[in-house]
Amino acid sequence: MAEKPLAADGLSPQQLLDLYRKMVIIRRADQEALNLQRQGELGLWGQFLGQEATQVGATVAMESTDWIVPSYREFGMAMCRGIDPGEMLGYFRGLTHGPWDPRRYRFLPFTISVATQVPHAVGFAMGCRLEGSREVVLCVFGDGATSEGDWHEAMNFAGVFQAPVVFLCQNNQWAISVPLRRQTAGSIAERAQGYGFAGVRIDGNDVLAVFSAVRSAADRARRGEGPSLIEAVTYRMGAHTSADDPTRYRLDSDLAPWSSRDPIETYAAWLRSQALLDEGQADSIDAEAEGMAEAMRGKLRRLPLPSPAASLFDRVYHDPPASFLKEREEFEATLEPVE
Ligand SMILES: Cc1ncc(C[n+]2csc(CCOP(=O)(O)OP(=O)(O)O)c2C)c(N)n1
Repeated sequence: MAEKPLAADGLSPQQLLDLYRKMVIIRRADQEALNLQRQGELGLWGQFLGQEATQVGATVAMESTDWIVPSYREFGMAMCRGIDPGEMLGYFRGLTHGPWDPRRYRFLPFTISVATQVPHAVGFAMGCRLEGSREVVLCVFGDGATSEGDWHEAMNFAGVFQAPVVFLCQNNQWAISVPLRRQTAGSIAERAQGYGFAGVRIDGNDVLAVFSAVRSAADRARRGEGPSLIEAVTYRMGAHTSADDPTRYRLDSDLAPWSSRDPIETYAAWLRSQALLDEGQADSIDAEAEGMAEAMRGKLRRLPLPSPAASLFDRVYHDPPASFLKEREEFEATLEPVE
């Protein structure tokens, strides 16, 4: 068992157990989604295996009124925000661009273009402040994203204008097949200093460390003390996506040290050592995860096909001109009925 504890930050036994429960459930969803992709039900899947502690710890540390601006790998965070995983899979099946209402869940759409969400998050945080709200924005990205111009511009802007934003880098050590050392000289966390705010590197496989760092950074931002950068060091245990074969560029021996630092197993061992988790509770959480996976599968298979005309025309104009409506009619006339 990894030596743990860290202060549990005043979390109750129930809350400590719930961190474990959430990690188990999102891991089960991740595995199920990969299975569904392999069965031809999804176009693509990007696993987050190994990154559960960062995703759960960070989401739980934010207030429910705060905003989360994700990249594409934060399915687990979205689940922690209460978004239905079966509905979300519609995105990976190619049925929709946006399966949830970002305002309702305070969780913005997944962003595939690397780092483009970072300036958006800063602008959003500035907007929250201009409206006089106490909301904070959690902006999430990978280590590869920190090489992008967008990332640096956003960091600079946030530092100059003291935007209420927490930057969370899930440093999973890979940008597809490019290892961290091949594109990042120096430390990601220390870059924050150059932009005039604090940066910290933490163990991203330790759910309590993540919770603690994100909660402190969010509190500072809420008090008007500006942005922070958190580099959560973790490891991408799976492939980049289901379209990738990591055995072409990564050795089994690279994975081995991280397998023994599995975020769920180490946390479970600590919970047991504190008498906060027993076999009965672990079994019932596993059963809950199984039920979630079954419901997710069922929901995905029942998702309706999108209407081609609606997906092309519905969101173009608020008040569509007559010529546009005519074009739609002509397009609809060309469609053959779906069996
Ligand atoms: C602007 C842009 N450039 C390139 C790509 C292709 N691409 C997709 S994911 C990825 C790597 C991103 O790595 P990282 O930021 O570390 O996130 P991770 O996938 O490890 O979570 C790249 C280069 C892209 N989606 N967007």
